[in-house]
Amino acid sequence: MPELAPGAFHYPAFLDQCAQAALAEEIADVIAAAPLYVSTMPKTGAPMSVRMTNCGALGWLSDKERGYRYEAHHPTTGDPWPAMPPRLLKLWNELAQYAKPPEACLVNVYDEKARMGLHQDRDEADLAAPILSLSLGADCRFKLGGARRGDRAIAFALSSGDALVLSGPARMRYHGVDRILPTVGAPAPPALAAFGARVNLTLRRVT
Ligand code: MD6
Ligand code: FE
Repeated sequence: MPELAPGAFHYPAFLDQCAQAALAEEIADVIAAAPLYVSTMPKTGAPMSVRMTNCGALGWLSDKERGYRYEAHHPTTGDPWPAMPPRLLKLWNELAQYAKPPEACLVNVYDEKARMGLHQDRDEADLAAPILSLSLGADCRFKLGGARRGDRAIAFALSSGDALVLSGPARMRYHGVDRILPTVGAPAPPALAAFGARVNLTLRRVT
């Protein structure tokens, strides 16, 4: 389990094929209940290239008018988010080692052209809690920078089944997804292939 930097832990292939397929089916059910939507940037209203949804008590979204935030309801259906599958709670207990359960699981879906700019996850009131990331499907080139946007970043691949934890001193490091890599061995698990090439889940404690 390489510690990339203090508090940043990468667990390659933490989920085996069987666990990936089972998780993918649960996430397909989440998407069926809470359809993917496109968040827009605060102020400019520019659409993000990833599509997203959530499960858990709270979900992350953004729009031009009100910016980045967590909401208890889906922005288009108005329904509460689907419950977080028990499998995710179990993974949180194994990997995040935090006394309280996660309140939000953001599901980000990438097609081959989607990316995510360098950012900090700072919309949570509880910044002491780690963030746990799980990836399914195509590899991506992930960048992990420092505390400031201009700090030197390291780049590495995140592959299907990988877990990444940003905790403690790494919790506020800048990070992003440069690009989706050409698929060599691992297409999206079948249950998710209809939605995109890569799916990333981030589990967060919010309040
Ligand atoms: C992604 N991940 O892998 C985007 N955030 O698609 C994140 O933004 C992220 O991987 C916080 C902690 C871990 C992450
Ligand atoms: Fe993030």
